[in-house]
Amino acid sequence: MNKLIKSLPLIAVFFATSALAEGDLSRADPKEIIIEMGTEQGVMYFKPEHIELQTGTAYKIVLRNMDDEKHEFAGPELVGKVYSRKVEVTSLDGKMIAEVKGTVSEIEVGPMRQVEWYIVPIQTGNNIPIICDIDDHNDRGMNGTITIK
Ligand SMILES: [Cu+2]
Repeated sequence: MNKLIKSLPLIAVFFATSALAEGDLSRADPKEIIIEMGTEQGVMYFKPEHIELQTGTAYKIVLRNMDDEKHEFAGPELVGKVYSRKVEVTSLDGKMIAEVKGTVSEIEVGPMRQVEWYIVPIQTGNNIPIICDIDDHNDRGMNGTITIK
């Protein structure tokens, strides 16, 4: 009995270590979700305007600006609910220009450009608002929601 109790912490360490190796989300292959930003007949949009994510799953959110003006992807409420792995800026032929690491609350994307945002949602939330905070873009329809399950 005494022997078993003494060996328990060792067993726990073993399981914790193996679980960590399998669930290393900083290296996981992310699921790709493309969000287009643009204007259609005067109405501005995020397409799709709603996405659903799962906690503990790695995502690559591709923010693609289809417009000839800059747009922004801002979600102050989203910040605390996702772990930002990195933001990657690439040239049009896919070569890396910059990789930014750390917490992200908004991303501005230049005309006809795209940015890849690598995240892992860590907290659930229903219809978390996302907006473009540039000029009157939010009023013109550039907003959406994200649900994390
Ligand atoms: Cu905008």
